[in-house]
Amino acid sequence: MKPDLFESPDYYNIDDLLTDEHKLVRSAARDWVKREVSPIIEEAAQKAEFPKQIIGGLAEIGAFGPYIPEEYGGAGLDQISYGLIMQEIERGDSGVRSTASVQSSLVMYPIYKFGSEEQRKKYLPKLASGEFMGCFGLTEPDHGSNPGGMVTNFKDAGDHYILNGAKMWISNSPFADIAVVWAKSEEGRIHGLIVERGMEGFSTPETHNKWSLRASATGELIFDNVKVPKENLLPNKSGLGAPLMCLDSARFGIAWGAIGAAMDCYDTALRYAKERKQFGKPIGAFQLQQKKLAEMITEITKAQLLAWRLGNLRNEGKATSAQISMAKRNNVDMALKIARDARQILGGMGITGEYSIMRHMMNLESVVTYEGTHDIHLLITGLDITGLNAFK
Ligand code: TGC
Ligand code: FAD
Repeated sequence: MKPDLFESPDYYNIDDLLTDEHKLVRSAARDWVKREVSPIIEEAAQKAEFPKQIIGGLAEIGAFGPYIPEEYGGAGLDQISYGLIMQEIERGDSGVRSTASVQSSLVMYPIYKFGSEEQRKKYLPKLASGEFMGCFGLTEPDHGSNPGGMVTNFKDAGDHYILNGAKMWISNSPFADIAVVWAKSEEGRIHGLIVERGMEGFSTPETHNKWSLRASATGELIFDNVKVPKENLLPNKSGLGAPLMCLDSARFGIAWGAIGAAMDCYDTALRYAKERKQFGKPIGAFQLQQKKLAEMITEITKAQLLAWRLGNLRNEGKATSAQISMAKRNNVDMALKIARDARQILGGMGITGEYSIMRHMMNLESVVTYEGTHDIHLLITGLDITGLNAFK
């Protein structure tokens, strides 16, 4: 792969809206991605292997629990810092950002928000340092967009629960030490349970043959009469709203992360367009290529402003789930379109692993589907503005 020459676009001086702390956090993440991710990521994706050696570095830049309080090992940062870290990591690779999103928003967040004090102390510091890795089991073979229909269930068996069922498409599952699993009680109410690797009847087969997110490990979670201690149930919230609150946090991170992937594609295409000559001049001098590049920077700038405003609303505790849906949907779609146009600007070179664009493009095909598909987020906006529910 070519050396990482990335220069971050900031067409509307959005840096002026950031604090010194935001810029420090971002620059630590940016430098780390250039140093530790860019040199190894293409090979990891080609081999379809999650590069486990970067776990320690992710923890050091605060990517595991950026907004979790320091007393539990988190970085105690605000939502914009969290977003900027996700942006920089996804600038490197969406699969690496997936690992960080899952650990922070889908494992640490529910334990922090819905867990007991004992659960927080037992798991959060180890998750923040990367000593423990986690995964989040919501999706099932027959229940993806409609998680409320899940059939994974647990029964009271005296001093423990018995958990049965299966989850699929679970990021980090093949190597996770713990899984936050959503399952129905005998009363049909959804609860979160912490399932630990090694519990009898619990297995995590890997999903192979993905053309997308190849540097992220994906797998299943199978529960065959797993005995889960009662103290592993998250006590402080039940119902579908609990996992959906986790998704709000992860979707917010994705809205920022997608900007990173888009920026990398734009920056690569801009540089290439200025260097590559055809018909005696740089291809960037042709109007057709300028149109693509000009539209890219316009869309990136709009997405940056959307994310920044959403970050402030999250900091103030005012962001609605529907606002988060709009940003996730818009920004991922923007990134996917930019990746496709950027790939064309590179001509044949665009399909090779010499450049990051094709990898981003393939990764984004997962990002547009997971954490709520493009369609589902549109319907969430539709419901919000009309008051009419297309899901029921
Ligand atoms: P609905 O009846 O609307 O709601 C059920 C209950 O939940 C409440 N609620 C929320 N609470 C908190 N935050 C939110 N965002 C909430 N949205 C809804 C709601 O008020 C209600 O509460 P109550 O007390 O009345 O029971 O639910 P529904 O069954 O109609 O479904 C709604 C829908 C379709 C929007 C939702 O289920 C959905 O978002 N579907 C998409 C599924 C999804 O996003 N799955 C993601 C799996 S995890 C993943 O993909 C990780 S990838 C990670 C990576 O690698 O980065
Ligand atoms: P379906 O729900 O079957 O949808 C298929 C199509 O139908 C989509 O186009 C969808 O938009 C459309 N559709 C569905 N319902 C409607 C409707 N009401 N109106 C209009 N169109 C509709 N899940 C986890 O729990 N944890 C994870 O860590 C995780 N990681 C993932 C990693 C990867 C790489 C991938 C690909 C997925 C991951 N997922 C994870 C699962 C992901 O959240 C689901 O794939 C996603 O929610 C969609 O579910 P589905 O694949 O079952 O598609």
